[in-house]
Amino acid sequence: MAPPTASDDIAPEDVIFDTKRVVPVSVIKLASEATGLPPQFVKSERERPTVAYDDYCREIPVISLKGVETESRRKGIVAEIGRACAEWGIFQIVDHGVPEELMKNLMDKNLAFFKLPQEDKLKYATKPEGYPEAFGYATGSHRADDDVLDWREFMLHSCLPKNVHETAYSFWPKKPEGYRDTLVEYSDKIDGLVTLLLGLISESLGLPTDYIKNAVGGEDTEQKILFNYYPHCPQPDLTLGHRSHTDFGTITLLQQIEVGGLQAYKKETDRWVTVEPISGAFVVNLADQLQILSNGKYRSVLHQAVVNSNQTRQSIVTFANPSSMSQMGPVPELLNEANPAKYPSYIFKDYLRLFRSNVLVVPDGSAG
Ligand SMILES: O=C(O)CCC(=O)C(=O)O
Ligand SMILES: [Fe+2]
Repeated sequence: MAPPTASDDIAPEDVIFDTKRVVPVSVIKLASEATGLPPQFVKSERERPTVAYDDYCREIPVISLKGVETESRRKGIVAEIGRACAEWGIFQIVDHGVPEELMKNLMDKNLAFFKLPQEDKLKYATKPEGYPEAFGYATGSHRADDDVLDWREFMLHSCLPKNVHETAYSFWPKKPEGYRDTLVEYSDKIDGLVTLLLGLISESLGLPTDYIKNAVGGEDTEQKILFNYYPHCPQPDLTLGHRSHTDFGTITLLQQIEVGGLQAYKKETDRWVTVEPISGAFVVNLADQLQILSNGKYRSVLHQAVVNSNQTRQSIVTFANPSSMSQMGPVPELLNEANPAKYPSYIFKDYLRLFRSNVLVVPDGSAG
């Protein structure tokens, strides 16, 4: 990709859409001023957090990818990943090959972006009607019609495939310095890691290494990178930074700072568990399409983010999603009389359309 030039500048009037709706408030400003939680963030009792942001669950698997290129070690890693996908739908990986320095650099850009004056961030405000393809800056959620907001600000970038990337590139912030170049480098490295993980997951299902990557569109697979910023909160027990949800794509990789907040729902114990931040690790969570491709053997994990009263938390989330024309549905090679298809087959763009219109009941993590 060509380096950023002055022509990548965009006029604010091109990108400020209906900011009243998608950026209803500056959560950062509220965090600095409010003594109590403003009413538009108060969640129903049913939704409120039940487990603390720093009450870490040490059972969530942590898997080292060291030696994955050697046949003997690869077998063990594939087995560990298969177990983690079936029992948890969420795990952490270390020794994954993405330089820690790059991860840190991008997290610094995340912080510097959210520290910009609100007028600068509003230049990148999200289009309200665009969910879930929307990109840009927003607060709360992508949904313009939310009654109750999430306690967060975020910036979503469309990164891959390359042709989308180049169009979307002009919408990426020019400030702070180095933002775009760092994001391009990170996007490339993560793409390689996603391919590796999809290969290991394919093998764990007894499929050829490139099976899932090809099923979700090969080189046309989509990648979005999201910066989340969760300011400290005056009454964290009454709200969430990110409401409970499953991710709708294939697989999600998350990097977080040392402040906890990501929680996954563990069906067997009917409890939320908090993921412990590990420096240099990625949290991997399986998304809806992998649950469906695996015919429910693997689970798309229900997750949420809680906030706390002392510290701001940041995460960087990479979503790998199928290309819009991918044919999705349970992998035929995995089906037999004892394991009939639990889900229909469909084109991914139809799934997105239903998902967006709220008609679709997405898998609730109850597989397995
Ligand atoms: O920031 C987190 O811990 C959760 C983020 C997340 O689940 C998402 O952005 O989809
Ligand atoms: Fe998520």
